Amino acid sequence: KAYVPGAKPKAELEALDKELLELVAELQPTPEERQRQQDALEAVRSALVKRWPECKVHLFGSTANQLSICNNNDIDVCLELPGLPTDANTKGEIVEELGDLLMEAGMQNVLPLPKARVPVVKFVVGDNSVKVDITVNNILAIVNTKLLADYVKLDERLLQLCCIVKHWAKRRQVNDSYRGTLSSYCYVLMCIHLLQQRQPAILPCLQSLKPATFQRTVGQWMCDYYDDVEQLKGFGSANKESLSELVWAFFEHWAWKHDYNNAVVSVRTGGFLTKSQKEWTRRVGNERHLVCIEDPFELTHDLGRTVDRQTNGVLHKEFERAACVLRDLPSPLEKLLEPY
Ligand code: 3AT
Ligand code: MG
Repeated sequence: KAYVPGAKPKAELEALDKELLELVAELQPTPEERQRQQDALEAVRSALVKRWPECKVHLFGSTANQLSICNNNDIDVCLELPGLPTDANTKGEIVEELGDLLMEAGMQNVLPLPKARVPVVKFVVGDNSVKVDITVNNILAIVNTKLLADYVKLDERLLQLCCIVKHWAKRRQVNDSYRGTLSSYCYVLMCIHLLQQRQPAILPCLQSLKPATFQRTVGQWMCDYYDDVEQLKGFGSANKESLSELVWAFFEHWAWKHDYNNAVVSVRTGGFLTKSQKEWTRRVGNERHLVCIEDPFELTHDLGRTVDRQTNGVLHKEFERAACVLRDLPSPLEKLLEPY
């Protein structure tokens, strides 16, 4: 469908901006919610150190990188057992044991998933109803959480954009990688990439800057990047785009501009790669590579691989709907975020 880039009158964008910023403020977790999450983490930690005194218990995911939005009180926890083999079988066995241990410790709805791609135990902390996902030695997730957290520190527009996009994705029911749409982590990478692509750029590419001040190798993956973000404060200040312009740019890109046939979004390089460069041109098993988002560290991992023909259609329709609503309505927010 034809569209006119930049067609929105300035006054309308300014009004929308005000509404969007108010919504971002409303979506921030309250201090009480953060406290409940902290209490849950401590309850879990004390259950785990009894069994593994040498373990470390890390928080990762959105509660650790400032990108959580309220009423989504899940926390992601990683049990780090130094010296443990990192193969999926061993992790699966630990997950089974964890399940028993957490039940004995009084946790509720304990569900161990030892055979998942990333073995996990899901449960609810009885005292305060916080939902928890525990994984074992999930070091890549700890490192990618830190990368996202470092990007968040660089320009406040990233947090704002992620907040709106995540909220939209939940409302429109396109935020479930188990059901063939995209994970929150994937949407955040899409937002970072968009801000790397703006002219002038709002975000740098931390993995191309030298020297790599953070260095860590996880299995076969080198996770080095420049993490001295204090030195990069003000990087994006030459770009004056407002949140409403960026929200529009996000949906415009994914509705009409993205080259779904060939392009791979790569935060690692700050640009686009091609599917042939990645050898993501054909279906292998259940991995279809219809929408390609490269994981910044685990380079064989396409975060869009869960999208199939049907959900690809759903996603595309939702991106177009959002872009049309933003383009056509004078006051689009309610319609944009209408529950599916
Ligand atoms: P929510 O606020 O919970 O929706 P989140 O950022 O916590 O968003 P998830 O709960 O989906 O995102 O995932 C938690 C973390 O797990 C984010 C990232 O560090 C890691 N992670 C999730 N999915 C993947 C993946 N496919 N590959 C690598 N790491 C992942
Ligand atoms: Mg999470």
